[in-house]
Amino acid sequence: MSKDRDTIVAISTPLGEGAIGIVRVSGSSAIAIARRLFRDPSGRHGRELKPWGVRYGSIVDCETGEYIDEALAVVMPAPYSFTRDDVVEFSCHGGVAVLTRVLEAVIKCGARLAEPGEFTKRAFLAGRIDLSQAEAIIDVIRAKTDSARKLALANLRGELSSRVSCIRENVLMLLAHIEASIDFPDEDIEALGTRDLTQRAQKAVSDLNELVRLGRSSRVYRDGVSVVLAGRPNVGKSSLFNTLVGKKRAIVTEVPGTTRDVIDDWTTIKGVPVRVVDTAGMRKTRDPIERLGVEAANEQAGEADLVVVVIDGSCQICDEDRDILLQMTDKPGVVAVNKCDLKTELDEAGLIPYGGGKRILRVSAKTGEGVDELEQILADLAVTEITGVSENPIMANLRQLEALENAKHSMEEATHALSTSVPPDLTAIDIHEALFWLDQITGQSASDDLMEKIFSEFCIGK
Ligand SMILES: Nc1nc2c(ncn2[C@@H]2O[C@H](COP(=O)(O)OP(=O)(O)OP(=O)(O)O)[C@@H](O)[C@H]2O)c(=O)[nH]1
Ligand SMILES: [Mg+2]
Repeated sequence: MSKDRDTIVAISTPLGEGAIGIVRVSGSSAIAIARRLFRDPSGRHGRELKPWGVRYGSIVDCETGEYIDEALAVVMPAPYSFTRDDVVEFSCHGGVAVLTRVLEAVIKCGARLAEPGEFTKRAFLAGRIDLSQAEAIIDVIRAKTDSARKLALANLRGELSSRVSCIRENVLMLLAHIEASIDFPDEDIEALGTRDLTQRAQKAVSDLNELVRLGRSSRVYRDGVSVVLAGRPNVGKSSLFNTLVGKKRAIVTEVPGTTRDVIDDWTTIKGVPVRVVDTAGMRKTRDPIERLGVEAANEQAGEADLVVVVIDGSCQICDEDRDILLQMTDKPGVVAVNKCDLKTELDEAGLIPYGGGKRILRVSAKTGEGVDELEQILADLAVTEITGVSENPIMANLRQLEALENAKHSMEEATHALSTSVPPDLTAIDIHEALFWLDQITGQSASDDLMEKIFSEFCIGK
C-alpha cells in the first residue's frame, strides 16, 4: 500500500502526566485494528464499535492478551474524518508508560508510527484543507494570545485562502484573454481592450499589495514586540517593569543605580505579546560595573521596537532626562511621567520640545494609575508604528508573505508589459509566474520538498 494511505498511529496529546491522553489511528485498517484491541466491559472483542459512537472498554495486547488500560474509543469512518481516512481515537489515561504501550499495541496490529504532521498532510492531500489552512493549524496550536488564536482560526476557516482565490480568479481571467489573443490573433474573439486588461492587472497588484500590508501586521501578534524602559536612575523603571509584567521580577530600592543588568520578561498587553526590558539607569558613572549596565541599556534601547522613557514627575526635569529623550527621538514610544501619586514638581510643557512627538502620560507604578492607558498606547503603537496597519490584520507567515510579494512583482511586470508594446506571449509568462506564486500559498503548486519542510514543523500526532 502507498505510504500516503497505509495506517498510521501516534500519541496526539503531549507526553507527560495528564488526566487523559489520546492515541490516534488513521488509515484503511484503523477500524479493524481497533476491533482487535478493544474489549467491551464484559471482555468481548470490539466488534460493537460503531461509527460516531463513544464506547467505554479496555485496550489489550492482541498477541499476549495483556490488559493495558481502560479507554474510550471513538470511531470516525471515512470520508467524514480529519484525514478523510477511517480514524479511531483512544482516550486513555494520560501517562507516558500507558500511552507508549497503547501505541506499541496498535503498531503490533500492523499500523506504523506517523511522521510529524502526517495526519494534517493527509487532510491536505485528500483536499479537505489547503496548504494555508494546514499552516494555520500550527499557528492555532502555537498561539500565545487570544488575538493570535483568532487570527490563526480565521485562516483555518479559509480567510487567507479565499482572498488569494479571489485574486487568482481575476489573474486567471486576464491570462485567458491574453492567451486567446495569442492563439487566435485573427479571430474576432470578444477580447478585452488593452485598457481593460491593464486595469485588471493593476487591480491584482493593488489587491496583492493590500494583502501583503495586512499580512505584515500579523507579525506583531505572532512574534510580539519588544518594549524597553529607559530613563535616568531612580525614576521607577524597575517598578514600572514589575507592574507591566505583573510580578516582582526586578529589584526596586531607593538607591539610584540599583539595576545593573538587562532584565526582560514576556507579557501580553492588550492581546499583543510583549517582551518588556528593564535597564540600568542611564547616567555618566565611574563605576565600571554600572558603566557596563548603561552600555547594555543603550544597546537594548537601540534594538527595541518601542521605548518608554520614564521621567520622575516628583522632581524637576534635568539634563540627564533631556539627553535620554533626545537620544530616543527616532524611536516610537511614550514618555511616562512616573510617581504621579506624589506631589508633581515637573513642568510637562518643558518636556514637549524633547519628546520627539511622543505621547506624554502621567503614571504611577506604585498605585497603577495611568498604567492601563500606557498599555493601550503601547499596543496601538505596536500595531500602527511597526506594521503601518490599524485595521484587522490577516495572519501570514514569512513563506506566504514571500509568495505574495513574488506574485505582486510578477503582476507589476505584467502591468508594465501591457501598457507598452511587449508581445502578449511575454506578458503571459509573467502572469503564469504570478499564478505559480499564488498556488504556492494554497499548495496547488507546492513541491514535495516544500511540503516536507512545512509538515516537518508539526508535532507528531497532529
Ligand atoms: N511614590 C512612588 N514611588 C515610586 C514609584 N515608582 C517607583 N518609586 C520608588 O522610586 C524608587 C526607585 O524605584 P526603581 O523602580 O528602583 O527605579 P529605577 O528607575 O529602576 O532605578 P535604577 O534601577 O536605579 O535605575 C524606589 O524607592 C521606588 O519605591 C511611584 O510610582 N510612586
Ligand atoms: Mg531599576
